[in-house]
Amino acid sequence: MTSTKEETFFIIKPDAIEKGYVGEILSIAEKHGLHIKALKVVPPSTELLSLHYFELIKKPFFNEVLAHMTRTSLVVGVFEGENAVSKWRTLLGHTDPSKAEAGTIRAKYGDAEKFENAAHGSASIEEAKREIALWFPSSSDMINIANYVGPN
Ligand code: IDP
Ligand code: MG
Repeated sequence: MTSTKEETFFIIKPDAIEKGYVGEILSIAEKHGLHIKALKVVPPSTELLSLHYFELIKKPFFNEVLAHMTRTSLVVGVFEGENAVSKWRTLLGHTDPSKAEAGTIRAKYGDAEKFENAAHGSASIEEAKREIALWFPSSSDMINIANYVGPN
Protein backbone atom coordinates (compact mmCIF):
# COMPACT_ATOMS: atom_id res chain seq x y z
CA MET A 1 0.00 0.00 0.00
CA THR A 2 1.29 3.44 -0.85
CA SER A 3 1.39 6.03 1.90
CA THR A 4 1.88 9.74 1.74
CA LYS A 5 2.60 12.36 4.33
CA GLU A 6 -0.34 14.73 4.45
CA GLU A 7 -1.75 17.54 6.51
CA THR A 8 -5.31 17.68 7.78
CA PHE A 9 -7.25 20.31 9.66
CA PHE A 10 -9.10 19.61 12.90
CA ILE A 11 -11.38 21.39 15.36
CA ILE A 12 -12.13 20.22 18.88
CA LYS A 13 -15.75 21.36 19.13
CA PRO A 14 -17.41 23.09 22.11
CA ASP A 15 -19.23 19.96 23.37
CA ALA A 16 -15.91 18.13 23.79
CA ILE A 17 -14.24 21.21 25.29
CA GLU A 18 -17.08 21.56 27.82
CA LYS A 19 -16.72 17.91 28.84
CA GLY A 20 -12.95 18.19 29.24
CA TYR A 21 -11.87 15.89 26.40
CA VAL A 22 -9.39 18.15 24.59
CA GLY A 23 -6.32 16.34 25.86
CA GLU A 24 -7.78 12.88 25.33
CA ILE A 25 -8.76 13.61 21.73
CA LEU A 26 -5.35 15.10 20.88
CA SER A 27 -3.73 12.11 22.57
CA ILE A 28 -5.67 9.64 20.37
CA ALA A 29 -4.36 11.43 17.30
CA GLU A 30 -0.77 11.46 18.56
CA LYS A 31 -0.92 7.77 19.45
CA HIS A 32 -1.96 7.06 15.86
CA GLY A 33 1.03 8.83 14.36
CA LEU A 34 -0.60 12.19 13.70
CA HIS A 35 1.60 14.93 15.06
CA ILE A 36 0.47 18.41 15.93
CA LYS A 37 1.80 20.86 13.39
CA ALA A 38 -0.29 23.81 14.53
CA LEU A 39 -2.57 24.45 17.48
CA LYS A 40 -4.46 27.48 18.78
CA VAL A 41 -7.57 28.67 20.55
CA VAL A 42 -9.89 30.81 18.43
CA PRO A 43 -12.68 32.95 19.94
CA PRO A 44 -16.22 32.29 18.67
CA SER A 45 -16.63 33.76 15.17
CA THR A 46 -19.79 33.41 13.10
CA GLU A 47 -17.88 34.87 10.17
CA LEU A 48 -15.07 32.29 10.21
CA LEU A 49 -17.52 29.44 10.78
CA SER A 50 -19.70 30.57 7.88
CA LEU A 51 -16.63 30.47 5.63
CA HIS A 52 -15.57 27.12 7.07
CA TYR A 53 -19.05 25.56 6.68
CA PHE A 54 -20.07 27.47 3.51
CA GLU A 55 -21.51 24.26 2.01
CA LEU A 56 -24.00 24.01 4.89
CA ILE A 57 -25.37 27.56 4.85
CA LYS A 58 -28.63 26.54 3.15
CA LYS A 59 -29.19 23.45 5.30
CA PRO A 60 -32.06 23.53 7.81
CA PHE A 61 -29.66 22.72 10.66
CA PHE A 62 -27.11 25.46 9.90
CA ASN A 63 -28.28 27.73 12.75
CA GLU A 64 -27.94 24.83 15.18
CA VAL A 65 -24.41 24.21 13.92
CA LEU A 66 -23.54 27.90 14.42
CA ALA A 67 -25.11 27.95 17.91
CA HIS A 68 -23.09 24.88 18.89
CA MET A 69 -19.83 26.06 17.36
CA THR A 70 -19.96 29.53 18.96
CA ARG A 71 -20.76 28.29 22.48
CA THR A 72 -17.08 28.39 23.46
CA SER A 73 -13.79 29.28 21.84
CA LEU A 74 -12.54 26.51 19.58
CA VAL A 75 -9.36 24.47 19.72
CA VAL A 76 -8.16 24.25 16.12
CA GLY A 77 -5.07 22.79 14.56
CA VAL A 78 -3.25 20.87 11.91
CA PHE A 79 -2.13 17.26 12.09
CA GLU A 80 0.61 15.88 9.89
CA GLY A 81 1.19 12.23 9.21
CA GLU A 82 0.90 9.35 6.78
CA ASN A 83 -2.55 9.46 5.16
CA ALA A 84 -3.52 12.07 7.76
CA VAL A 85 -6.82 13.02 6.11
CA SER A 86 -8.36 9.55 5.97
CA LYS A 87 -6.69 8.42 9.20
CA TRP A 88 -8.23 11.28 11.19
CA ARG A 89 -11.65 10.79 9.54
CA THR A 90 -11.54 7.10 10.49
CA LEU A 91 -10.61 7.95 14.08
CA LEU A 92 -13.53 10.44 14.19
CA GLY A 93 -16.18 8.02 12.88
CA HIS A 94 -19.52 8.81 11.25
CA THR A 95 -20.83 12.39 11.22
CA ASP A 96 -23.94 11.34 13.18
CA PRO A 97 -22.78 10.26 16.66
CA SER A 98 -25.63 7.73 16.84
CA LYS A 99 -24.15 6.00 13.77
CA ALA A 100 -20.49 6.42 14.69
CA GLU A 101 -18.61 3.12 14.84
CA ALA A 102 -17.87 1.82 18.37
CA GLY A 103 -14.61 3.16 19.77
CA THR A 104 -14.45 6.18 17.47
CA ILE A 105 -14.09 9.71 18.84
CA ARG A 106 -17.60 10.71 17.83
CA ALA A 107 -19.10 7.55 19.38
CA LYS A 108 -17.16 8.02 22.62
CA TYR A 109 -17.37 11.77 23.13
CA GLY A 110 -20.26 12.98 20.93
CA ASP A 111 -23.83 13.64 22.00
CA ALA A 112 -26.22 11.73 19.73
CA GLU A 113 -29.37 13.43 21.06
CA LYS A 114 -28.05 16.91 20.27
CA PHE A 115 -26.14 15.85 17.11
CA GLU A 116 -22.94 17.27 18.59
CA ASN A 117 -19.99 15.26 17.40
CA ALA A 118 -16.95 16.41 19.39
CA ALA A 119 -14.49 17.12 16.59
CA HIS A 120 -14.04 18.07 12.96
CA GLY A 121 -11.73 16.67 10.32
CA SER A 122 -11.23 17.66 6.71
CA ALA A 123 -12.90 15.22 4.29
CA SER A 124 -10.30 15.44 1.50
CA ILE A 125 -6.82 16.78 0.79
CA GLU A 126 -8.36 19.71 -1.12
CA GLU A 127 -10.68 20.51 1.78
CA ALA A 128 -7.72 20.31 4.19
CA LYS A 129 -5.75 22.83 2.11
CA ARG A 130 -8.68 25.24 2.00
CA GLU A 131 -9.38 24.94 5.73
CA ILE A 132 -5.71 25.26 6.77
CA ALA A 133 -5.42 28.43 4.66
CA LEU A 134 -8.61 29.79 6.24
CA TRP A 135 -7.70 29.12 9.89
CA PHE A 136 -3.90 29.45 9.62
CA PRO A 137 -3.23 32.15 7.04
CA SER A 138 0.34 32.53 8.30
CA SER A 139 2.69 29.59 7.74
CA SER A 140 4.86 30.91 10.58
CA ASP A 141 2.19 29.50 12.93
CA MET A 142 3.26 25.97 11.94
CA ILE A 143 5.72 23.77 13.83
CA ASN A 144 8.27 22.19 11.55
CA ILE A 145 9.68 19.02 13.07
CA ALA A 146 12.77 17.86 11.27
CA ASN A 147 12.99 14.52 13.04
CA TYR A 148 9.60 13.33 14.20
CA VAL A 149 10.08 10.24 16.35
CA GLY A 150 6.61 9.73 17.86
CA PRO A 151 5.64 8.57 21.34
CA ASN A 152 7.42 5.58 22.91
P1 IDP B 1 -18.50 16.00 8.72
O1 IDP B 1 -18.27 16.90 9.92
O2 IDP B 1 -18.50 14.55 9.12
O3 IDP B 1 -17.57 16.30 7.57
P2 IDP B 1 -20.60 17.40 7.25
O4 IDP B 1 -21.66 16.76 6.43
O5 IDP B 1 -19.50 18.13 6.55
O6 IDP B 1 -20.00 16.26 8.21
O7 IDP B 1 -21.32 18.38 8.27
C1 IDP B 1 -20.60 19.32 9.02
C2 IDP B 1 -21.15 19.37 10.43
O8 IDP B 1 -22.52 19.82 10.41
C3 IDP B 1 -21.22 18.02 11.15
O9 IDP B 1 -19.99 17.65 11.71
C4 IDP B 1 -22.28 18.28 12.20
O10 IDP B 1 -21.74 19.04 13.27
C5 IDP B 1 -23.26 19.16 11.43
N1 IDP B 1 -24.32 18.34 10.81
C6 IDP B 1 -24.24 17.60 9.68
N2 IDP B 1 -25.42 16.99 9.40
C7 IDP B 1 -26.26 17.36 10.40
C8 IDP B 1 -27.64 17.06 10.69
O11 IDP B 1 -28.31 16.32 9.96
N3 IDP B 1 -28.16 17.63 11.82
C9 IDP B 1 -27.44 18.46 12.63
N4 IDP B 1 -26.14 18.76 12.40
C10 IDP B 1 -25.57 18.22 11.30
MG1 MG C 1 -17.46 17.90 6.34
